[in-house]
Amino acid sequence: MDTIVEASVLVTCPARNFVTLKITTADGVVGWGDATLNGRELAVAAYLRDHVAPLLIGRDPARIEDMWNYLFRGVYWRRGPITMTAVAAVDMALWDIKGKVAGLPVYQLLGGAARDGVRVYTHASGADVPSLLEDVARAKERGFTAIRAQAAVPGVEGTYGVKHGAYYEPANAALPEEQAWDTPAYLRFAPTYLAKVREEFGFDFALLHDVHHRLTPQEAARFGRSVEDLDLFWMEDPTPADNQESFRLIRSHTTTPIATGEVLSSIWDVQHLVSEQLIDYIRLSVTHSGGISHLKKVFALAELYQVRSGSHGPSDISPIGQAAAVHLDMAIANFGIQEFMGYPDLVDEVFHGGPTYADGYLHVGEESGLGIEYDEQAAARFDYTARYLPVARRLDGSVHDW
Ligand code: EZ4
Ligand code: CO
Repeated sequence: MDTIVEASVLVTCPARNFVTLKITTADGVVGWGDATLNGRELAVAAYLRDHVAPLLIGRDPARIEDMWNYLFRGVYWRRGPITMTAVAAVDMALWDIKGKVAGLPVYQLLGGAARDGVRVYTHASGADVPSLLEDVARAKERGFTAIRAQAAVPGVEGTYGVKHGAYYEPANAALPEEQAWDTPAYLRFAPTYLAKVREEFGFDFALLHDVHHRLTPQEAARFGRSVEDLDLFWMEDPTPADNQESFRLIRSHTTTPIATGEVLSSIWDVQHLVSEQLIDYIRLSVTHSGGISHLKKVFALAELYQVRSGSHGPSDISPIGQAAAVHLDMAIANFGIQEFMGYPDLVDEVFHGGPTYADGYLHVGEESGLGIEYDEQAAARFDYTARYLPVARRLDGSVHDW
């Protein structure tokens, strides 16, 4: 039996922070796991370094399901994004090792290819409507068949979802920036620019929109109904999912498809959303939801109810986490779409390999394991830099959901 001899936690910041778990076995096999949780990176790093790494030494890297249960049930304290991201990193690294030992890409171990490629959507945004339309045109030129459109709401400084430069990077300050939010202004404005995108580019591509937890269920119902003619692929996070039941109200008023789950991390967080068919797409990510082993079960549950996957894939999930997502996307029956924001160029200096993009799809290669390697020497050049997500405040100064 091979054993784990080393588990180290690596933090780097090539344009943004990434936390990576490196597991090494006695046979010299190295597995990589993504443990990046935007704005809370060091909490996961400490959880792994201080509380998980010592438990891994001497264990059998082949026993992935047992390790998952050991780390989830064995700690007594369960669920939550910090724990589930830490467990995910271990799980991902063990799948990487299993693939490397078997000489097979991870998607083959998960059942093999259920499709030829993984359809992705990218982001288009603008500080005003003309610049949004230009960005949609650029995304179409790059071959994307699915595009998320966001524009800054006039008078609302720093509306979420809008790029400054080539990439959308919301974690932009050493302490959280405070941004204003005005729901009535958003509800008046957003349907008009989504309509302009359709007017300009037609209906032969998937148009997505992220509401980013900003509406009440009743407001979300109204919004969904007001854009029905625009044939959205989905409206994302129309309201916070802390109360799963609240999606029933939205559902009963609109046929606009609903996606949610990027801040959720376990099968129990989405149980009612899925089993009561309150949503159409589930957005848990491999990195933030206990890894490949757990997310595969979430998607299997969703398959029973014709809910499809739509995994969160921002640039604050590392290329390792993104690669793991694409392997899983390749193998499941109820894949829907995969978010793909891409990365700043500097990120390529640290992460080598990974899925390749062509004509609106991501493709995993035939390398063993996850097919991505972390360059420790390059990573050491970039020190952790404190960066927080913003906080939203309503016009009266009270805190809103970001
Ligand atoms: O704001 O990943 O759909 N994507 C998103 C993201 C999130 C960030 C938070 O870290 O909503 O851009
Ligand atoms: Co989102």
